[in-house]
Amino acid sequence: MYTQSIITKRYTTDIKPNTIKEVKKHVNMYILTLLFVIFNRTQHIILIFKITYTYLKKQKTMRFGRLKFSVLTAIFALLIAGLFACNSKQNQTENKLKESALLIIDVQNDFCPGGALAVKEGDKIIPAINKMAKEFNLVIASKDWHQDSTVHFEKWPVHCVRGTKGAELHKDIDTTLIDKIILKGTENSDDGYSAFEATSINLKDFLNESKIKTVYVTGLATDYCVKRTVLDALRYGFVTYIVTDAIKGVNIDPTDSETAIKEMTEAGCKVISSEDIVK
Ligand code: VGL
Ligand code: ZN
Repeated sequence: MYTQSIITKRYTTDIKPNTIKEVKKHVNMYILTLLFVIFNRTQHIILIFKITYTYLKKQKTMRFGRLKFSVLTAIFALLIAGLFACNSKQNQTENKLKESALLIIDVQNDFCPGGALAVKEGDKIIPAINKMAKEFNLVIASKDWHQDSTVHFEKWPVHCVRGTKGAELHKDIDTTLIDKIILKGTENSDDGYSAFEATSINLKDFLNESKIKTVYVTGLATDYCVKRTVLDALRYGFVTYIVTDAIKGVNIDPTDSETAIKEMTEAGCKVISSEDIVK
């Protein structure tokens, strides 16, 4: 009789008091599991393990049928807990990125190998950028967008002249993931290093209107436009990250990128790798 599963038993009319007790125990187990998964943290999962183990130990004297049911209950509880744990981790990432924007700075042909102001291996950061762009609700790409003649070209070789091939985004950047392209360095009297100096939009207002609290900065070049964008973002109160494998420097002096990163972190910027955001 008792070797029969409780599942089928509890739906029969002649439920014995003992059986009700057993069912109650199992229901308690489910409630406990549910409570833990709601607040789920690793230590809660471990606790579920411990409770399950103690519970099973107490059932030692039980006959095989019920023990099997208990084992099934335990496995079920753990599966549910695991499922919730995965879900909640995903939700945490999604929620975290909900108020975040990805900034892609100047990944244009002229800053990539073969370009007028090429950053060594500048194109190597593109896969990490594309991978991250898929995770963000708001992706903004800036373009250095100079006139033929500007004070800027007294300091730099001619590059990113609006309308030229060199000013186009690198072909490997997945533009379908970009929500907004912004233009900077557009005047003949400015350098326009920072994306916050864009003239096609007021980036600070746009981010605030979009309820963005955090920006992740990627692109070229670490020691110029990335750095100046990061310092402005911090100044305007955004929580700011640089993504180490998604930025590259010009390095006129070989230590320039290193120095720039130090300057950014000292100003309050956080350092992260794309692996930390997208597995
Ligand atoms: C940049 C030098 C000149 C940059 C732009 O995008 O970092 N660097 N113009
Ligand atoms: Zn420029």
